[in-house]
Amino acid sequence: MDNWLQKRTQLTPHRLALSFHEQRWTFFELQRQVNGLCTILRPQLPPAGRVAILGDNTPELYFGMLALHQLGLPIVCLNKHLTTPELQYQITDAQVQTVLTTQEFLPQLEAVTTAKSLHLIALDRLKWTPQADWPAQPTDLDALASVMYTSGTTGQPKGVCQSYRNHWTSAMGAELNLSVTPTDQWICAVPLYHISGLSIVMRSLLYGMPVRLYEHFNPQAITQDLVHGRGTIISVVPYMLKKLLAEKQESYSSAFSYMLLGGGAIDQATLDQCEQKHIPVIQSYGMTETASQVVALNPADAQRKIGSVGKPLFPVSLKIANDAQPYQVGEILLKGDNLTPGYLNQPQRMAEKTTESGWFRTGDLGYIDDEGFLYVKSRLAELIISGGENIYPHEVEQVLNQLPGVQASAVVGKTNPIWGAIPVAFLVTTRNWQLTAVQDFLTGKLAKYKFPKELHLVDHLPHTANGKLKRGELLQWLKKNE
Ligand code: S0N
Ligand code: AMP
Ligand code: MG
Ligand code: MG
Repeated sequence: MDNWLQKRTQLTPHRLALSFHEQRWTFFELQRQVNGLCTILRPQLPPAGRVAILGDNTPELYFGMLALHQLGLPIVCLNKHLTTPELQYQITDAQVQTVLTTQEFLPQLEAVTTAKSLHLIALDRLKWTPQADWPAQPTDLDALASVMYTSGTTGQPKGVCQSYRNHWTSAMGAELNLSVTPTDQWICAVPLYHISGLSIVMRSLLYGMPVRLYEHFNPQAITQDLVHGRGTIISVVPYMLKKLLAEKQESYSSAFSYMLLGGGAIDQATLDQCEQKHIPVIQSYGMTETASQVVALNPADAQRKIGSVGKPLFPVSLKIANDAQPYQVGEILLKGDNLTPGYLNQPQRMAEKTTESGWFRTGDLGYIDDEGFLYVKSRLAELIISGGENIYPHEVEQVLNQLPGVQASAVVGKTNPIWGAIPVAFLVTTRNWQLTAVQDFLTGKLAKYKFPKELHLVDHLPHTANGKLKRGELLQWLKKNE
């Protein structure tokens, strides 16, 4: 295929491609910006090594991501909340030589640079001239398009590889369900470094649809946009939906279509409130490994099937493990071209997650009703999702175990009305640790969203006979002592 931005620009040069505050770019103008940036960037990029991005959702970063694809390079996506050691691990693992960022994030990255030779490019400091032509690389569907890190139950985070075929299939599957048109405008206030955000960029190129970009989530400004008809679709995680719900005092413009909800479980009360306040919500289910949603409600069924995440999209096959009967809960299994070819440098990790007959084991539990709609129940593993960010207890426990006087630690996710879940720590310790002191100790070692928000000092932790931590018992204890 041709480069996607160039193809889109040939097809519909004068359509709106991107808006940010009062600024607007047609695809023709976007293309010229990206060409100009490519000219400046190419001589600065070393012949080997990957390029990463780090920052807020700014137009510069958006141009930078498209420039990488035009240069034939995959985008390594770094989460802006990560600390120096966390960044260092991912940068080393992905063999990153260059980071495209903005001035605000230089200090965070400069600390990494001292340990590693890393070229930092602050895009908001670069000056480039929009340019008409650039000899773009064609798109090989099986080439690596992006890498995003996710953690696991054990070990270090792993880089999920997303091919162009993954992005293509994902965008086509979403389109066949949602029928997005060029008159739609998709608000992107989810991070560009998550697949929730990057998938909107890809859809824009493939559908010829404008994106309204937010540097970060701003519920007041977004509500004003929705009231005044700037934006017809918005991707949200449950935390964002709740904030927008609380913010809504006036009717949204009749141009507004729906909120696409994903990234984590939602409670029925919030969905009911959305109905009362006339906010159409389309629930979806997906993950970094599937290049965004793989299951989604159809707009026509969204009201009737509240609580379900919908049916598998056209390119996706789905079943519940052990050929479960309708309503029988089991692990959700997936197949299809959305699915990642694997984890960077760790081919065995994908093999571990694949059944003998080639189904991807999601680690999520759910059931399918008698009409074929999926309901997600919970996770097999102990993943905590706070505001759409994943927290793996193991990762937090490893750092807590370094606290002076701590013999053992455990972290569990406690249901929380704002964040969905918050991490709660249990410590077996000879010292009288206080929550704030623990948080101080974690500063610089772990991203802040991973910090325990509650602390309990205990004499011992509950274990099974073969030494496995009984997290369920800790959760029950929390419930009892609420
Ligand atoms: C929830 C968000 C927006 C909160 O960020 P906000 O309000 O901008 O805060 P910051 O200024 O960044 O930080 C302020 C303080 O809050 C702490 N903090 C930030 N985030 C969290 C958090 N999640 N949990 C706990 N604490 C948090 C900061 O540390 C800071 O602390 P102080 O002030 O003390 O320094 C933000 O977290 C956010 O953007 N979340 C969403 C992330 C996301 O998009 N996740 C989805 C990942 N999954 C997927 O992408 C697959 C599913 C998918 O593709 C999808 C998902 C949704 C919709 C559609 C789709 C689709 O399929 O297309
Ligand atoms: P990530 O790869 O970070 O996006 O995380 C993906 C995980 O988020 C999935 O494996 C699920 O555990 C969870 N998830 C995503 N969508 C939903 C949903 N609609 N309901 C419940 N959990 C979800
Ligand atoms: Mg944030
Ligand atoms: Mg911020």
